[in-house]
Amino acid sequence: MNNLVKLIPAYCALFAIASCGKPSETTDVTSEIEVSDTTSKYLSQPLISDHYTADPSAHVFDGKIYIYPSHDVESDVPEDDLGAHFNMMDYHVYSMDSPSGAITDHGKVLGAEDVPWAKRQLWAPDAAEKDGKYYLYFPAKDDKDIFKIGVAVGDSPIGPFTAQPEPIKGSYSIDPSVFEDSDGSYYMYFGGIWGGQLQKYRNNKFEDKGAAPTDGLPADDEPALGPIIAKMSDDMLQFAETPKEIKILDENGAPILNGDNDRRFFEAAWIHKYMDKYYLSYSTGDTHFIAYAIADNPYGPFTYQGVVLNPVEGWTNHHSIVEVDGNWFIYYHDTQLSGKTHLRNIKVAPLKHLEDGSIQTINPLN
Ligand code: FUB
Repeated sequence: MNNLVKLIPAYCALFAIASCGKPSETTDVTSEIEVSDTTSKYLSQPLISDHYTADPSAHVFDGKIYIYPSHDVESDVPEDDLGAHFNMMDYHVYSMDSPSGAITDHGKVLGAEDVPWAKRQLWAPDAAEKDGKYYLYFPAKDDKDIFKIGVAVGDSPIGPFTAQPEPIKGSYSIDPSVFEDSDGSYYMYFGGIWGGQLQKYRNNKFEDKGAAPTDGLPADDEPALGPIIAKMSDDMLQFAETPKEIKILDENGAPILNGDNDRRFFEAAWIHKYMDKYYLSYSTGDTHFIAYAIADNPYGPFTYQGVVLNPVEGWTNHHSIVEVDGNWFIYYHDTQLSGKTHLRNIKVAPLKHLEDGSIQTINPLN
């Protein structure tokens, strides 16, 4: 915990948009938690405060909001530039009736012990629904310490989920997010550099060029690596095509360069569709912005537009964007409760598309 903490009741709406987190599986219990007494500096308050959560992927299924985040935990693994200290081992699912309402923790829905091929580091997940089945997509490291992406299937948005015995064929790296297009096609976007290992691949082939986080990245004056897209198979369990790299261009149609740290892709790709345009938002990682780029189709090329969310407290920035009853929201995280990079807490705030289609930049701090 940071220095400026005091005990206050958890069940207190400090901001119209944010509900304070409540303990697991209950909807009306007041608990005592430690929170910062500098709450007023934040745009929103933590949604969950009895454990740590991050990388929230939010969806509306059957009129209810479901959130699929990472479950951050303390561990003995020392911090490094490859994110070894993000040593998460399971997932919980949460739901909310509205973004300003109470949040329910539906408990653990999948653990590393339930996934035959996964050894550690269950990082940012996502979920999708198709024909009454629910699919939880997640990255994890295998026994060779290589990230792959797995899928677990359930009959309900809150699980239980049963993992497929093998990772998705041809999958690699981290941060899967699965987008359902208006025509009923589903696409997975994935990838993340440094600890996310994307820089170790070219044309979907592993080419290890060294252990440092930047080994394998293009030179600063070369095009940056983009996130990867693949259409999903009808059964949602495999890729239906060879994954392709997405291009992100600047306002002149030139590729964003690897040295352009404030605009280049790092991790946390998310797609939403607004006014028939595809909005790719992503974290610029070591410069901590959530940036966005627009395209006319799911594959791009995407043209860089600006910043959705300015840097939050903590090293990582990772979000999702969801429409709820005609209004748009961003789910994101920061480290308000712990002050520690790897112990994060999820939040929500309104997101506004302006008349010209641009997104009004959100400041996570007041
Ligand atoms: O939570 C672990 C990793 O941190 C995620 O996969 C990244 O997007 C970053 O948020």
